[in-house]
Amino acid sequence: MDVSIPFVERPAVLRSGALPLDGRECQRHMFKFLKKKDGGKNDESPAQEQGVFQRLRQGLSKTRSTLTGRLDRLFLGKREITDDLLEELEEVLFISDIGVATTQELINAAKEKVARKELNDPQKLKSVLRDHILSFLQVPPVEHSFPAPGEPLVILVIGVNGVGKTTTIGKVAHGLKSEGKKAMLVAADTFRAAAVEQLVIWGERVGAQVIRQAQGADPSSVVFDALPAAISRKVDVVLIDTAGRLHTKKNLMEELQKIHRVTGRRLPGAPHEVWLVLDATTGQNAISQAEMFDKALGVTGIILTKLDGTAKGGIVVGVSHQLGIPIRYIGIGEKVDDLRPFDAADFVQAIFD
Ligand SMILES: Nc1nc2c(ncn2[C@@H]2O[C@H](COP(=O)(O)OP(=O)(O)O)[C@@H](O)[C@H]2O)c(=O)[nH]1
Ligand SMILES: [Mg+2]
Repeated sequence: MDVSIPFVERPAVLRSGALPLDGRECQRHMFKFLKKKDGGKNDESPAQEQGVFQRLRQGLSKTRSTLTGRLDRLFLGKREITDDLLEELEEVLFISDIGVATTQELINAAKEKVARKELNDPQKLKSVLRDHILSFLQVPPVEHSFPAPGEPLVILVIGVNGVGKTTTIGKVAHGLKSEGKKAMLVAADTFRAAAVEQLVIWGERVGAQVIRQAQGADPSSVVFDALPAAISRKVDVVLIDTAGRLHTKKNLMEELQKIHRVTGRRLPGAPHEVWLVLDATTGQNAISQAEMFDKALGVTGIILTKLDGTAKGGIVVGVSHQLGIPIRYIGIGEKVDDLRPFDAADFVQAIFD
């Protein structure tokens, strides 16, 4: 991946907070699926809610058994919190990919409590950790623009190759469809024929229209054509799929910035959101990727995929705390309903309890 990234300022609307309130209000009543508690989770019966939570717990089982399993073994039979215990704790957190800086903060917080004699029971240390981790996961939303009434919400989906962009778009489109919303998928990853095909297959599967051009077309021109079509067809949400690697010498970030600019020219205020997809199995590398993409494009939300495939789900904590960009969804499998809106309390409960 190219690493030279020209810095771009976030669009003015992101900094001023001067959001068109009508647009925001309009969105508040739409897109339940795009919200924290998705798919009308609040409308679900306790049994259904339990099932959803069990699915999350199962998806995170590798992380749970590693992190909580190690913590329990560490605290077993210990009567007081010693320096040795804290050192071992540091190791457990580090192994779970919580990250050096975040681990250090957690350990320091525990040390302070011990020094102030507010804490000396190892069993309580676990709940102190749990509370701290929860606070690290509660990241306020990044301000972004909203569509005017009658206009589609446009989401630019970015990330390196293979992280799960196309799959996530398919899953999101499925969620929107199940709420009776009209989604349009835009195949702006024109560099591989297979990439376009993959999006077309998802479109057919979830019943969403796909806008495509021939392989090798200018990705910006696909977006240029798609937006007027989305407006005239009264689409609710436009999801733009992009490449994560270019076969030419072109700089990926420059290409994505061009797509961003063209989108805004075609529909002022768009893209309203920029979602960065990160693969949880890549560990700390995900954090440096996020820093690069955010600098170049101004990320409004993160989607962390493949949490089902890793014992290092602690990356969720590092990503939230170090980047300060909210995690919107987590991927816990390859199936269409394996995308969960990220909820800090549910996540902590699924890992610790
Ligand atoms: N286990 C698992 N696999 C995933 C998840 N999300 C995506 N994948 C898989 O990751 C691979 C790459 O996904 P793709 O959407 O093509 O990535 P893209 O290059 O970013 O568009 C595919 O095999 C997906 O099925 C997830 O949450 N869990
Ligand atoms: Mg793709």
